[in-house]
Amino acid sequence: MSNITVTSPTLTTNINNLLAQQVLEEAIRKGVKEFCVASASRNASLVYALANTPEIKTYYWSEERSAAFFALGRAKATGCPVALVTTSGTAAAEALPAVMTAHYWGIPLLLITADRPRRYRGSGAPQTAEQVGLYSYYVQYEQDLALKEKCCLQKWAGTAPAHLNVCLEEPSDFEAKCSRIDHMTSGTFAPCKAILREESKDAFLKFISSTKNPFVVLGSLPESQRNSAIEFLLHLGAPLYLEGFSGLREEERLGNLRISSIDKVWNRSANHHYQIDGILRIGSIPTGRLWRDLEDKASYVQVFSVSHLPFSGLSHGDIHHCELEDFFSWAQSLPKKGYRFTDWQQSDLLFQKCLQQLYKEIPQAEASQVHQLSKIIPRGSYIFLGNSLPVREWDSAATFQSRDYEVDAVRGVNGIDGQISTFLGSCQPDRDNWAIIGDLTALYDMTGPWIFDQLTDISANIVIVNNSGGQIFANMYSHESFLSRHNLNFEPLARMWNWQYERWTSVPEKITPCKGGRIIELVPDNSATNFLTHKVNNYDYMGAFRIPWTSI
Ligand SMILES: Cc1ncc(C[n+]2csc(CCOP(=O)(O)OP(=O)(O)O)c2C)c(N)n1
Repeated sequence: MSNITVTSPTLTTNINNLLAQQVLEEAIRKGVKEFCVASASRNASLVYALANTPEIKTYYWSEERSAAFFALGRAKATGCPVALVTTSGTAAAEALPAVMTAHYWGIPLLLITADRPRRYRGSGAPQTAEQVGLYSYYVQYEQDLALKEKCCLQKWAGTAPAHLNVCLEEPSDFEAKCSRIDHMTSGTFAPCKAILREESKDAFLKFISSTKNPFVVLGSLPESQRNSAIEFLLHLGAPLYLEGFSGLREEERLGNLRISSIDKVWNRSANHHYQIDGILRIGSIPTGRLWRDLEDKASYVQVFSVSHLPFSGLSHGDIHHCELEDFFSWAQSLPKKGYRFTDWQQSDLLFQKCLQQLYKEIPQAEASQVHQLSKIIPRGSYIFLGNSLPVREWDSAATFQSRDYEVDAVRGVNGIDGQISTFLGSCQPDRDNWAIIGDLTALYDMTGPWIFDQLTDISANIVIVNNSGGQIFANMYSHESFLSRHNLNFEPLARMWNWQYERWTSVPEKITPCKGGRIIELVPDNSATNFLTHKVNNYDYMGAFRIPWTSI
Protein backbone atom coordinates (compact mmCIF):
# COMPACT_ATOMS: atom_id res chain seq x y z
CA MET A 1 0.00 0.00 0.00
CA SER A 2 1.33 3.44 -0.84
CA ASN A 3 1.48 6.22 1.72
CA ILE A 4 -1.37 8.63 1.52
CA THR A 5 -0.85 12.34 1.88
CA VAL A 6 -4.14 14.03 2.50
CA THR A 7 -4.23 17.53 1.14
CA SER A 8 -7.04 20.04 1.16
CA PRO A 9 -9.47 19.58 -1.77
CA THR A 10 -8.54 22.89 -3.40
CA LEU A 11 -4.84 22.23 -3.18
CA THR A 12 -5.32 18.68 -4.52
CA THR A 13 -7.21 19.69 -7.58
CA ASN A 14 -4.78 22.48 -8.27
CA ILE A 15 -2.13 19.81 -8.24
CA ASN A 16 -4.40 17.83 -10.60
CA ASN A 17 -4.31 20.77 -12.95
CA LEU A 18 -0.56 21.09 -12.63
CA LEU A 19 -0.07 17.44 -13.52
CA ALA A 20 -2.49 17.66 -16.45
CA GLN A 21 -0.73 20.79 -17.64
CA GLN A 22 2.77 19.34 -17.56
CA VAL A 23 1.63 16.11 -19.28
CA LEU A 24 0.09 18.08 -22.11
CA GLU A 25 3.05 20.44 -22.35
CA GLU A 26 5.40 17.49 -22.62
CA ALA A 27 3.25 15.92 -25.34
CA ILE A 28 3.30 19.18 -27.27
CA ARG A 29 7.05 19.45 -26.80
CA LYS A 30 7.36 15.97 -28.30
CA GLY A 31 5.52 17.14 -31.42
CA VAL A 32 1.85 16.36 -30.68
CA LYS A 33 -0.28 18.93 -32.44
CA GLU A 34 -3.70 17.30 -32.25
CA PHE A 35 -5.61 15.73 -29.37
CA CYS A 36 -8.63 13.44 -29.60
CA VAL A 37 -10.62 13.69 -26.43
CA ALA A 38 -13.40 11.59 -24.97
CA SER A 39 -14.41 13.76 -22.03
CA ALA A 40 -15.53 12.42 -18.66
CA SER A 41 -14.99 13.14 -15.01
CA ARG A 42 -11.57 11.67 -14.28
CA ASN A 43 -9.88 13.42 -17.19
CA ALA A 44 -11.58 16.79 -16.51
CA SER A 45 -8.31 18.63 -15.82
CA LEU A 46 -6.89 17.41 -19.12
CA VAL A 47 -10.09 18.27 -20.98
CA TYR A 48 -10.23 21.81 -19.61
CA ALA A 49 -6.54 22.46 -20.19
CA LEU A 50 -7.07 21.67 -23.87
CA ALA A 51 -10.38 23.51 -24.10
CA ASN A 52 -8.72 26.61 -22.60
CA THR A 53 -5.98 26.51 -25.23
CA PRO A 54 -7.63 27.22 -28.59
CA GLU A 55 -4.28 27.15 -30.43
CA ILE A 56 -4.28 23.39 -29.97
CA LYS A 57 -6.43 21.35 -32.34
CA THR A 58 -8.80 19.22 -30.28
CA TYR A 59 -11.39 16.75 -31.58
CA TYR A 60 -14.16 15.61 -29.29
CA TRP A 61 -15.52 12.11 -29.26
CA SER A 62 -18.30 10.35 -27.44
CA GLU A 63 -16.53 7.00 -27.31
CA GLU A 64 -12.95 5.86 -27.24
CA ARG A 65 -12.60 3.02 -29.72
CA SER A 66 -13.40 5.09 -32.81
CA ALA A 67 -11.55 8.05 -31.32
CA ALA A 68 -8.40 5.95 -31.06
CA PHE A 69 -8.66 4.79 -34.67
CA PHE A 70 -9.34 8.33 -35.80
CA ALA A 71 -6.23 9.48 -33.91
CA LEU A 72 -4.26 6.73 -35.63
CA GLY A 73 -5.51 7.94 -39.01
CA ARG A 74 -4.55 11.53 -38.16
CA ALA A 75 -1.08 10.47 -37.01
CA LYS A 76 -0.56 8.58 -40.24
CA ALA A 77 -1.82 11.44 -42.39
CA THR A 78 0.11 14.20 -40.61
CA GLY A 79 3.29 12.25 -39.87
CA CYS A 80 3.16 13.60 -36.30
CA PRO A 81 2.08 11.90 -33.10
CA VAL A 82 -1.57 12.38 -32.17
CA ALA A 83 -2.82 11.93 -28.62
CA LEU A 84 -5.94 10.23 -27.37
CA VAL A 85 -7.16 11.47 -23.99
CA THR A 86 -9.47 9.10 -22.12
CA THR A 87 -11.02 8.75 -18.72
CA SER A 88 -10.31 5.74 -16.51
CA GLY A 89 -11.59 2.16 -16.57
CA THR A 90 -12.81 0.34 -19.67
CA ALA A 91 -12.62 3.68 -21.52
CA ALA A 92 -8.85 3.23 -21.61
CA ALA A 93 -9.18 -0.39 -22.73
CA GLU A 94 -11.28 0.59 -25.74
CA ALA A 95 -8.15 1.97 -27.36
CA LEU A 96 -6.37 -1.40 -27.41
CA PRO A 97 -7.32 -2.44 -30.99
CA ALA A 98 -6.03 0.87 -32.35
CA VAL A 99 -2.88 0.59 -30.23
CA MET A 100 -2.19 -2.89 -31.61
CA THR A 101 -2.77 -1.65 -35.14
CA ALA A 102 -0.50 1.35 -34.62
CA HIS A 103 2.20 -0.92 -33.18
CA TYR A 104 2.30 -3.08 -36.30
CA TRP A 105 2.03 -0.13 -38.70
CA GLY A 106 4.66 2.01 -36.97
CA ILE A 107 2.34 4.87 -36.02
CA PRO A 108 3.09 7.24 -33.14
CA LEU A 109 -0.15 7.17 -31.19
CA LEU A 110 0.06 8.68 -27.70
CA LEU A 111 -2.38 7.36 -25.10
CA ILE A 112 -3.08 9.69 -22.22
CA THR A 113 -5.34 7.80 -19.85
CA ALA A 114 -6.66 9.35 -16.68
CA ASP A 115 -6.60 6.99 -13.71
CA ARG A 116 -7.77 7.05 -10.14
CA PRO A 117 -5.01 7.65 -7.56
CA ARG A 118 -2.68 4.73 -6.87
CA ARG A 119 -4.19 4.02 -3.46
CA TYR A 120 -7.30 2.65 -5.25
CA ARG A 121 -5.42 -0.03 -7.16
CA GLY A 122 -6.87 -3.49 -6.69
CA SER A 123 -9.78 -2.06 -4.70
CA GLY A 124 -12.55 -2.55 -7.25
CA ALA A 125 -13.71 1.01 -6.51
CA PRO A 126 -15.93 2.54 -9.22
CA GLN A 127 -14.24 3.04 -12.57
CA THR A 128 -10.96 1.76 -11.21
CA ALA A 129 -8.95 -0.74 -13.18
CA GLU A 130 -5.36 -1.88 -13.44
CA GLN A 131 -4.27 0.56 -16.13
CA VAL A 132 -0.52 0.34 -15.74
CA GLY A 133 0.73 -1.95 -18.48
CA LEU A 134 -2.73 -2.08 -20.03
CA TYR A 135 -1.37 -1.96 -23.59
CA SER A 136 1.40 -4.38 -22.69
CA TYR A 137 3.63 -5.34 -25.60
CA TYR A 138 2.12 -2.74 -27.93
CA VAL A 139 3.60 0.44 -26.46
CA GLN A 140 7.28 1.22 -26.76
CA TYR A 141 7.29 3.65 -23.87
CA GLU A 142 5.06 4.11 -20.82
CA GLN A 143 4.93 6.19 -17.70
CA ASP A 144 2.65 6.00 -14.70
CA LEU A 145 2.33 9.47 -13.22
CA ALA A 146 0.95 10.75 -9.96
CA LEU A 147 0.73 14.27 -8.57
CA LYS A 148 4.08 16.05 -8.41
CA GLU A 149 5.82 13.49 -10.65
CA LYS A 150 7.47 14.58 -13.84
CA CYS A 151 6.25 13.55 -17.24
CA CYS A 152 9.04 12.91 -19.72
CA LEU A 153 8.67 11.59 -23.25
CA GLN A 154 12.30 11.97 -24.22
CA LYS A 155 12.86 8.22 -24.35
CA TRP A 156 9.87 7.58 -26.61
CA ALA A 157 11.35 6.54 -29.97
CA GLY A 158 8.18 7.67 -31.78
CA THR A 159 7.98 4.65 -34.07
CA ALA A 160 5.08 2.95 -32.22
CA PRO A 161 2.59 4.00 -29.51
CA ALA A 162 3.38 5.31 -26.04
CA HIS A 163 1.24 5.44 -22.91
CA LEU A 164 0.99 8.04 -20.17
CA ASN A 165 -1.21 6.91 -17.31
CA VAL A 166 -2.15 9.95 -15.25
CA CYS A 167 -3.42 9.45 -11.70
CA LEU A 168 -5.68 12.28 -10.67
CA GLU A 169 -7.59 13.07 -7.49
CA GLU A 170 -11.35 13.57 -7.44
CA PRO A 171 -11.98 16.49 -9.80
CA SER A 172 -14.57 19.22 -9.48
CA ASP A 173 -15.80 21.38 -12.31
CA PHE A 174 -15.03 24.52 -10.35
CA GLU A 175 -11.37 23.68 -10.01
CA ALA A 176 -10.81 21.72 -13.20
CA LYS A 177 -12.07 24.54 -15.36
CA CYS A 178 -9.08 26.67 -14.32
CA SER A 179 -6.79 24.06 -15.89
CA ARG A 180 -4.70 25.45 -18.73
CA ILE A 181 -1.50 25.10 -20.68
CA ASP A 182 0.83 27.96 -19.84
CA HIS A 183 4.07 27.11 -21.59
CA MET A 184 3.54 25.86 -25.04
CA THR A 185 6.75 24.92 -26.77
CA SER A 186 5.75 23.10 -29.88
CA GLY A 187 8.44 20.55 -30.69
CA THR A 188 9.36 19.04 -34.03
CA PHE A 189 8.63 15.36 -34.08
CA ALA A 190 11.80 13.40 -34.77
CA PRO A 191 11.24 9.64 -34.63
CA CYS A 192 14.31 7.44 -34.21
CA LYS A 193 15.72 6.22 -37.50
CA ALA A 194 16.67 2.63 -38.09
CA ILE A 195 20.22 2.31 -39.36
CA LEU A 196 21.16 0.12 -42.31
CA ARG A 197 23.45 -2.44 -40.67
CA GLU A 198 26.47 -4.18 -42.19
CA GLU A 199 24.80 -7.56 -41.49
CA SER A 200 21.90 -6.48 -43.67
CA LYS A 201 24.24 -5.57 -46.52
CA ASP A 202 26.01 -8.92 -46.22
CA ALA A 203 22.70 -10.77 -46.13
CA PHE A 204 21.51 -8.98 -49.26
CA LEU A 205 24.74 -9.75 -51.11
CA LYS A 206 24.29 -13.39 -50.17
CA PHE A 207 20.64 -13.34 -51.27
CA ILE A 208 21.45 -11.81 -54.64
CA SER A 209 24.36 -14.09 -55.35
CA SER A 210 22.54 -17.26 -54.35
CA THR A 211 19.19 -16.70 -56.05
CA LYS A 212 18.84 -17.24 -59.76
CA ASN A 213 15.25 -16.13 -60.16
CA PRO A 214 14.24 -13.59 -57.53
CA PHE A 215 10.82 -11.99 -57.44
CA VAL A 216 10.24 -8.61 -55.79
CA VAL A 217 7.09 -7.81 -53.83
CA LEU A 218 6.62 -4.18 -52.95
CA GLY A 219 4.20 -3.26 -50.18
CA SER A 220 3.42 0.00 -48.47
CA LEU A 221 6.44 2.27 -48.01
CA PRO A 222 6.85 5.91 -47.01
CA GLU A 223 5.87 8.19 -49.86
CA SER A 224 9.16 10.06 -49.60
CA GLN A 225 11.05 6.89 -50.53
CA ARG A 226 9.18 6.01 -53.70
CA ASN A 227 11.51 7.71 -56.15
CA SER A 228 14.56 6.01 -54.79
CA ALA A 229 12.60 2.74 -54.86
CA ILE A 230 11.98 3.20 -58.60
CA GLU A 231 15.66 3.80 -59.30
CA PHE A 232 16.70 0.76 -57.32
CA LEU A 233 14.09 -1.50 -58.94
CA LEU A 234 15.13 -0.38 -62.43
CA HIS A 235 18.73 -1.09 -61.54
CA LEU A 236 17.87 -4.53 -60.16
CA GLY A 237 15.81 -5.50 -63.20
CA ALA A 238 13.99 -8.40 -61.51
CA PRO A 239 10.26 -9.09 -61.99
CA LEU A 240 8.04 -7.14 -59.61
CA TYR A 241 4.67 -7.32 -58.00
CA LEU A 242 3.55 -3.88 -56.88
CA GLU A 243 0.78 -3.73 -54.32
CA GLY A 244 -1.74 -0.89 -54.64
CA PHE A 245 -0.60 0.96 -51.54
CA SER A 246 3.05 0.88 -52.64
CA GLY A 247 2.03 3.92 -54.68
CA LEU A 248 3.93 2.43 -57.65
CA ARG A 249 1.41 -0.10 -59.00
CA GLU A 250 0.65 2.02 -62.07
CA GLU A 251 4.14 3.50 -62.44
CA GLU A 252 4.96 3.54 -66.15
CA ARG A 253 8.72 3.38 -65.65
CA LEU A 254 8.31 0.00 -63.95
CA GLY A 255 5.94 -1.36 -66.63
CA ASN A 256 8.62 -3.57 -68.19
CA LEU A 257 9.28 -5.32 -64.92
CA ARG A 258 5.74 -5.60 -63.63
CA ILE A 259 3.86 -8.83 -63.11
CA SER A 260 0.22 -7.88 -62.66
CA SER A 261 -1.20 -11.05 -61.17
CA ILE A 262 0.09 -12.77 -58.08
CA ASP A 263 -2.42 -15.61 -57.94
CA LYS A 264 -0.82 -18.99 -58.50
CA VAL A 265 2.40 -17.14 -59.08
CA TRP A 266 4.62 -20.13 -58.27
CA ASN A 267 3.19 -22.28 -61.05
CA ARG A 268 2.81 -19.51 -63.54
CA SER A 269 6.40 -18.39 -63.24
CA ALA A 270 7.74 -21.97 -63.28
CA ASN A 271 5.65 -22.82 -66.34
CA HIS A 272 7.41 -19.98 -68.09
CA HIS A 273 10.94 -21.00 -67.15
CA TYR A 274 11.32 -18.67 -64.21
CA GLN A 275 11.21 -20.90 -61.14
CA ILE A 276 11.16 -18.37 -58.30
CA ASP A 277 13.85 -19.19 -55.78
CA GLY A 278 13.93 -15.95 -53.83
CA ILE A 279 11.50 -13.30 -52.64
CA LEU A 280 12.71 -9.79 -52.05
CA ARG A 281 10.08 -8.16 -49.92
CA ILE A 282 10.24 -4.39 -49.65
CA GLY A 283 8.04 -2.41 -47.24
CA SER A 284 5.02 -3.79 -45.40
CA ILE A 285 4.17 -7.47 -45.18
CA PRO A 286 2.54 -8.55 -48.47
CA THR A 287 -1.22 -8.97 -48.51
CA GLY A 288 -1.40 -11.79 -51.05
CA ARG A 289 -1.45 -15.56 -50.71
CA LEU A 290 2.17 -15.74 -51.92
CA TRP A 291 3.43 -14.61 -48.56
CA ARG A 292 1.58 -17.31 -46.60
CA ASP A 293 2.79 -19.92 -49.08
CA LEU A 294 6.34 -19.10 -48.04
CA GLU A 295 5.83 -20.85 -44.72
CA ASP A 296 5.87 -24.16 -46.61
CA LYS A 297 8.64 -23.21 -49.02
CA ALA A 298 11.31 -22.24 -46.52
CA SER A 299 13.64 -25.00 -47.69
CA TYR A 300 13.87 -23.85 -51.29
CA VAL A 301 12.72 -20.23 -51.52
CA GLN A 302 14.95 -17.68 -49.83
CA VAL A 303 13.43 -14.52 -48.43
CA PHE A 304 15.06 -11.16 -47.93
CA SER A 305 12.77 -8.69 -46.13
CA VAL A 306 13.77 -5.07 -45.97
CA SER A 307 11.39 -2.61 -44.42
CA HIS A 308 10.79 0.59 -42.51
CA LEU A 309 8.78 -1.68 -40.14
CA PRO A 310 10.53 -4.09 -37.77
CA PHE A 311 8.55 -7.26 -38.55
CA SER A 312 9.63 -10.30 -40.52
CA GLY A 313 6.03 -11.40 -41.13
CA LEU A 314 7.07 -15.06 -41.19
CA SER A 315 7.63 -17.71 -38.57
CA HIS A 316 11.16 -17.97 -39.97
CA GLY A 317 13.54 -15.48 -41.53
CA ASP A 318 14.99 -12.12 -40.59
CA ILE A 319 13.87 -8.59 -41.02
CA HIS A 320 16.30 -5.97 -42.22
CA HIS A 321 14.83 -2.94 -40.60
CA CYS A 322 16.24 0.35 -41.85
CA GLU A 323 15.51 3.55 -43.68
CA LEU A 324 14.60 2.19 -47.09
CA GLU A 325 16.24 5.10 -48.82
CA ASP A 326 19.60 4.11 -47.34
CA PHE A 327 19.15 0.55 -48.52
CA PHE A 328 18.17 1.62 -52.04
CA SER A 329 21.08 3.96 -52.51
CA TRP A 330 23.57 1.39 -51.20
CA ALA A 331 22.11 -1.50 -53.27
CA GLN A 332 22.19 0.59 -56.42
CA SER A 333 25.94 0.62 -56.34
CA LEU A 334 26.03 -3.17 -56.75
CA PRO A 335 26.77 -4.61 -60.19
CA LYS A 336 23.76 -5.22 -62.41
CA LYS A 337 22.54 -8.77 -62.99
CA GLY A 338 20.14 -9.56 -65.80
CA TYR A 339 16.96 -11.58 -65.29
CA ARG A 340 15.00 -13.15 -68.13
CA PHE A 341 11.28 -13.50 -67.61
CA THR A 342 9.83 -12.37 -70.93
CA ASP A 343 7.70 -15.50 -71.40
CA TRP A 344 6.17 -15.16 -67.99
CA GLN A 345 5.51 -11.49 -68.54
CA GLN A 346 3.87 -12.12 -71.93
CA SER A 347 1.61 -14.72 -70.40
CA ASP A 348 0.79 -12.33 -67.55
CA LEU A 349 -0.15 -9.63 -70.04
CA LEU A 350 -2.39 -12.03 -71.90
CA PHE A 351 -4.07 -13.03 -68.65
CA GLN A 352 -4.62 -9.37 -67.84
CA LYS A 353 -6.24 -8.84 -71.25
CA CYS A 354 -8.54 -11.79 -70.71
CA LEU A 355 -9.46 -10.49 -67.26
CA GLN A 356 -10.39 -7.11 -68.68
CA GLN A 357 -12.67 -8.91 -71.10
CA LEU A 358 -14.29 -10.82 -68.24
CA TYR A 359 -14.92 -7.60 -66.33
CA LYS A 360 -16.84 -6.35 -69.36
CA GLU A 361 -18.76 -9.58 -69.81
CA ILE A 362 -19.68 -10.03 -66.14
CA PRO A 363 -20.08 -6.45 -64.90
CA GLN A 364 -22.13 -7.38 -61.82
CA ALA A 365 -19.32 -9.44 -60.31
CA GLU A 366 -17.57 -7.82 -57.36
CA ALA A 367 -14.13 -7.67 -59.02
CA SER A 368 -15.68 -6.13 -62.15
CA GLN A 369 -17.35 -3.49 -60.02
CA VAL A 370 -14.09 -2.66 -58.26
CA HIS A 371 -12.46 -2.46 -61.69
CA GLN A 372 -15.09 -0.05 -62.96
CA LEU A 373 -14.94 1.98 -59.75
CA SER A 374 -11.20 2.40 -60.20
CA LYS A 375 -11.88 4.03 -63.57
CA ILE A 376 -14.47 6.55 -62.40
CA ILE A 377 -13.26 7.78 -59.02
CA PRO A 378 -12.04 11.31 -59.76
CA ARG A 379 -8.39 11.59 -60.68
CA GLY A 380 -6.06 12.52 -57.85
CA SER A 381 -8.36 11.16 -55.14
CA TYR A 382 -7.18 9.71 -51.86
CA ILE A 383 -8.36 6.09 -51.72
CA PHE A 384 -8.46 4.07 -48.52
CA LEU A 385 -8.91 0.32 -48.91
CA GLY A 386 -10.53 -1.69 -46.16
CA ASN A 387 -9.02 -4.95 -44.99
CA SER A 388 -10.62 -8.18 -46.24
CA LEU A 389 -11.57 -8.30 -49.95
CA PRO A 390 -11.33 -4.59 -50.95
CA VAL A 391 -7.56 -4.33 -50.49
CA ARG A 392 -7.05 -7.58 -52.44
CA GLU A 393 -9.58 -6.78 -55.15
CA TRP A 394 -8.06 -3.40 -55.76
CA ASP A 395 -4.66 -5.01 -56.29
CA SER A 396 -5.97 -7.58 -58.73
CA ALA A 397 -8.74 -5.69 -60.51
CA ALA A 398 -8.11 -1.93 -60.47
CA THR A 399 -7.09 -0.30 -63.71
CA PHE A 400 -3.37 -0.08 -64.45
CA GLN A 401 -3.88 3.31 -66.11
CA SER A 402 -2.44 5.94 -63.82
CA ARG A 403 -5.12 8.18 -62.36
CA ASP A 404 -2.85 9.85 -59.82
CA TYR A 405 -4.63 8.27 -56.92
CA GLU A 406 -3.03 8.04 -53.53
CA VAL A 407 -3.92 4.52 -52.49
CA ASP A 408 -3.67 3.66 -48.83
CA ALA A 409 -4.64 1.05 -46.25
CA VAL A 410 -3.75 0.31 -42.68
CA ARG A 411 -3.02 -3.38 -42.48
CA GLY A 412 -1.68 -3.38 -38.90
CA VAL A 413 -3.01 -6.67 -37.62
CA ASN A 414 -5.34 -6.92 -40.63
CA GLY A 415 -8.30 -5.89 -38.48
CA ILE A 416 -11.64 -4.98 -39.97
CA ASP A 417 -12.38 -2.76 -36.96
CA GLY A 418 -12.04 1.01 -36.86
CA GLN A 419 -11.69 1.34 -40.61
CA ILE A 420 -14.20 4.19 -41.06
CA SER A 421 -12.57 6.18 -38.26
CA THR A 422 -9.06 5.54 -39.58
CA PHE A 423 -10.21 6.64 -43.02
CA LEU A 424 -11.81 9.83 -41.70
CA GLY A 425 -8.64 10.60 -39.76
CA SER A 426 -6.65 10.15 -42.97
CA CYS A 427 -8.92 12.28 -45.20
CA GLN A 428 -7.31 15.27 -46.80
CA PRO A 429 -8.89 18.70 -47.30
CA ASP A 430 -9.65 20.00 -50.78
CA ARG A 431 -9.36 16.55 -52.29
CA ASP A 432 -11.82 13.77 -53.01
CA ASN A 433 -11.50 11.11 -50.35
CA TRP A 434 -12.78 7.59 -50.95
CA ALA A 435 -12.93 4.51 -48.78
CA ILE A 436 -13.87 1.08 -50.12
CA ILE A 437 -14.80 -1.30 -47.32
CA GLY A 438 -16.80 -4.49 -46.73
CA ASP A 439 -20.23 -4.57 -45.11
CA LEU A 440 -19.11 -6.29 -41.89
CA THR A 441 -16.24 -3.83 -41.73
CA ALA A 442 -18.76 -0.98 -41.93
CA LEU A 443 -20.94 -2.53 -39.23
CA TYR A 444 -17.94 -2.66 -36.95
CA ASP A 445 -17.42 1.11 -36.96
CA MET A 446 -20.84 2.68 -37.31
CA THR A 447 -19.96 5.48 -34.89
CA GLY A 448 -17.05 6.48 -37.15
CA PRO A 449 -18.91 9.36 -38.86
CA TRP A 450 -19.41 11.05 -35.45
CA ILE A 451 -16.37 13.20 -36.09
CA PHE A 452 -17.36 14.36 -39.54
CA ASP A 453 -19.01 17.64 -38.44
CA GLN A 454 -15.77 18.64 -36.73
CA LEU A 455 -13.74 18.30 -39.95
CA THR A 456 -13.47 21.27 -42.24
CA ASP A 457 -13.29 21.17 -46.04
CA ILE A 458 -13.49 17.39 -46.15
CA SER A 459 -15.51 15.42 -48.63
CA ALA A 460 -15.68 11.74 -47.79
CA ASN A 461 -17.21 8.95 -49.85
CA ILE A 462 -17.51 5.54 -48.26
CA VAL A 463 -18.25 2.74 -50.69
CA ILE A 464 -19.62 -0.18 -48.69
CA VAL A 465 -19.38 -3.32 -50.80
CA ASN A 466 -22.45 -5.07 -49.45
CA ASN A 467 -22.08 -8.69 -50.47
CA SER A 468 -24.23 -9.70 -47.46
CA GLY A 469 -21.48 -10.93 -45.18
CA GLY A 470 -17.81 -11.81 -44.92
CA GLN A 471 -17.37 -13.17 -48.42
CA ILE A 472 -13.63 -13.54 -48.02
CA PHE A 473 -14.51 -16.80 -46.27
CA ALA A 474 -16.85 -18.03 -49.01
CA ASN A 475 -14.27 -20.22 -50.71
CA MET A 476 -12.44 -21.19 -47.55
CA TYR A 477 -14.90 -22.75 -45.13
CA SER A 478 -18.16 -24.57 -45.68
CA HIS A 479 -19.90 -23.74 -42.39
CA GLU A 480 -22.39 -20.92 -42.87
CA SER A 481 -21.35 -19.14 -39.66
CA PHE A 482 -18.12 -17.97 -41.27
CA LEU A 483 -20.05 -15.73 -43.63
CA SER A 484 -22.16 -13.93 -40.99
CA ARG A 485 -24.86 -13.55 -43.61
CA HIS A 486 -27.40 -10.75 -43.25
CA ASN A 487 -29.97 -8.78 -45.20
CA LEU A 488 -29.07 -5.38 -43.85
CA ASN A 489 -28.77 -2.25 -45.89
CA PHE A 490 -26.87 0.91 -45.03
CA GLU A 491 -29.38 3.61 -45.86
CA PRO A 492 -30.36 4.08 -42.18
CA LEU A 493 -26.70 4.54 -41.28
CA ALA A 494 -26.34 7.31 -43.85
CA ARG A 495 -29.57 8.94 -42.64
CA MET A 496 -28.48 8.72 -39.01
CA TRP A 497 -25.37 10.72 -39.75
CA ASN A 498 -27.12 12.99 -42.26
CA TRP A 499 -24.89 11.78 -45.09
CA GLN A 500 -25.96 11.38 -48.68
CA TYR A 501 -26.82 7.87 -49.68
CA GLU A 502 -26.72 6.03 -53.00
CA ARG A 503 -27.31 2.39 -53.76
CA TRP A 504 -25.62 0.92 -56.80
CA THR A 505 -26.23 -2.52 -58.21
CA SER A 506 -23.99 -1.58 -61.11
CA VAL A 507 -21.23 0.99 -61.21
CA PRO A 508 -22.17 4.00 -63.37
CA GLU A 509 -20.03 5.46 -66.15
CA LYS A 510 -19.63 8.68 -64.20
CA ILE A 511 -19.83 9.78 -60.61
CA THR A 512 -21.81 12.77 -59.43
CA PRO A 513 -19.61 14.97 -57.26
CA CYS A 514 -20.51 15.22 -53.60
CA LYS A 515 -19.69 17.80 -50.99
CA GLY A 516 -19.73 16.47 -47.44
CA GLY A 517 -20.25 12.83 -46.56
CA ARG A 518 -21.72 10.13 -48.79
CA ILE A 519 -22.28 6.44 -48.34
CA ILE A 520 -22.46 4.47 -51.57
CA GLU A 521 -23.77 0.99 -51.01
CA LEU A 522 -22.40 -1.14 -53.80
CA VAL A 523 -24.30 -4.39 -54.18
CA PRO A 524 -22.58 -7.02 -56.32
CA ASP A 525 -24.42 -10.01 -57.64
CA ASN A 526 -22.94 -12.91 -55.68
CA SER A 527 -23.72 -15.47 -58.39
CA ALA A 528 -21.93 -13.28 -60.96
CA THR A 529 -18.98 -13.05 -58.56
CA ASN A 530 -18.91 -16.84 -58.23
CA PHE A 531 -19.10 -17.22 -61.99
CA LEU A 532 -16.18 -14.90 -62.54
CA THR A 533 -14.12 -16.62 -59.85
CA HIS A 534 -14.86 -19.99 -61.40
CA LYS A 535 -13.76 -18.78 -64.81
CA VAL A 536 -10.55 -17.30 -63.46
CA ASN A 537 -9.78 -20.49 -61.55
CA ASN A 538 -10.08 -22.38 -64.81
CA TYR A 539 -7.93 -20.14 -66.90
CA ASP A 540 -5.39 -22.20 -68.86
CA TYR A 541 -2.62 -19.55 -69.06
CA MET A 542 -2.78 -19.69 -72.86
CA GLY A 543 -5.45 -17.04 -73.21
CA ALA A 544 -8.53 -19.19 -72.64
CA PHE A 545 -10.99 -19.90 -69.91
CA ARG A 546 -11.54 -23.62 -70.13
CA ILE A 547 -15.14 -23.73 -68.99
CA PRO A 548 -18.01 -22.77 -71.28
CA TRP A 549 -20.33 -19.96 -70.29
CA THR A 550 -23.17 -22.35 -69.74
CA SER A 551 -21.41 -24.58 -67.26
CA ILE A 552 -22.69 -22.81 -64.15
C1 LIG B 1 -11.51 -7.11 -35.73
C2 LIG B 1 -11.51 -8.30 -36.62
N1 LIG B 1 -12.36 -9.32 -36.37
C3 LIG B 1 -12.38 -10.38 -37.18
C4 LIG B 1 -11.55 -10.46 -38.26
C5 LIG B 1 -11.57 -11.68 -39.15
N2 LIG B 1 -12.14 -11.30 -40.47
C6 LIG B 1 -11.34 -11.11 -41.53
S1 LIG B 1 -12.18 -10.71 -42.86
C7 LIG B 1 -13.65 -10.83 -42.08
C8 LIG B 1 -14.94 -10.61 -42.82
C9 LIG B 1 -15.03 -9.25 -43.40
O1 LIG B 1 -16.28 -9.08 -44.00
P1 LIG B 1 -16.61 -7.80 -44.85
O2 LIG B 1 -16.18 -6.59 -44.15
O3 LIG B 1 -18.05 -7.85 -45.21
O4 LIG B 1 -15.70 -7.94 -46.12
P2 LIG B 1 -15.67 -9.03 -47.28
O5 LIG B 1 -15.00 -10.24 -46.72
O6 LIG B 1 -17.05 -9.35 -47.72
O7 LIG B 1 -14.84 -8.36 -48.29
C10 LIG B 1 -13.47 -11.16 -40.74
C11 LIG B 1 -14.56 -11.32 -39.76
C12 LIG B 1 -10.66 -9.37 -38.49
N3 LIG B 1 -9.83 -9.34 -39.52
N4 LIG B 1 -10.68 -8.31 -37.67
